[in-house]
Amino acid sequence: MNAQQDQLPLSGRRAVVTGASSGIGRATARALAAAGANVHLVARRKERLLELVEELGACASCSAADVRDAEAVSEIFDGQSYDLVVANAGLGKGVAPLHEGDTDDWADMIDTNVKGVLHTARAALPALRAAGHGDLVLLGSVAGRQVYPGGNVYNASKHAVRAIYEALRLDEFGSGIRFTTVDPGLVETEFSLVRLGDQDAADRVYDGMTPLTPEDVADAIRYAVTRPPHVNIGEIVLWPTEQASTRDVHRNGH
Ligand code: NDP
Ligand code: 8X3
Repeated sequence: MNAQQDQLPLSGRRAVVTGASSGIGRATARALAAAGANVHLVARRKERLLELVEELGACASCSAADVRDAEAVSEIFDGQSYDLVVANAGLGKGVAPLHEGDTDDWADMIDTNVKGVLHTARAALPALRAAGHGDLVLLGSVAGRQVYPGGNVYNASKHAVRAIYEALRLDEFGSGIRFTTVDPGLVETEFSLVRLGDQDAADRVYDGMTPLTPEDVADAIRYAVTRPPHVNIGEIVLWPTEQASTRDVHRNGH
């Protein structure tokens, strides 16, 4: 992308990316930093964050924090003037039908994907409101638009992200803040390993098809947050070309 296309430059902007230790969050942190933003990285695995801080240099810093912990998230934003927040931390756990679901997995998904996003938005909004501008990007999913067998609670959590995005638009109407939900289909990251707990099973999710890369999603986020201030890209749905719906994936030419 050249500077003319980036109509709201990222240089001078102060960003927070949650879930920056892997996948989409890590790619987004790299993309924002490469375009000139100062990026604060958040996730639980501190050693991964420190590696990324070292890679990105002076424009990066980090906090090891769990987004399920409201107080820990508040502390990250206390007294800071961030104007770009990507609430990306999230996970799937299991693909069991509802009646066989593990309630600990449910709590993990709901506490991270729903309450974690709420904690992040609540903590971020005072600074964004005070600035009178800024971006809050939420990582939803096509799973927040279409359900699929075994998706039950993960689907519910991502439908909740979409409801939170819509609620924020209404509650913050007139504040100058832009809200974006980014809803990808299959992206090859650590997501399936975390969800299925087995690398072979995780690899089969992407077998015989070309999934999105984390960089594809980061590029969409970078596009949204660099539009001119009067333009709010509200909803971005990205599918792999070989995925027609959450249930239809073209594999090995079939
Ligand atoms: P990854 O597993 O690669 O990355 C998930 C990130 O979230 C990690 O950095 C992880 O860090 C962080 N995270 C998880 N739980 C917590 C927590 N409690 N507190 C802080 N950070 C946490 O997966 P993706 O990059 O694919 O996932 C990113 C987002 O994109 C998620 O919200 C996911 O639902 C969504 N998504 C993914 C798709 C896919 O196909 N991969 C498609 C659509 C949406 P750590 O473990 O160090 O805390
Ligand atoms: C992750 C993508 O299709 O596995 O949100 O739900 S999917």
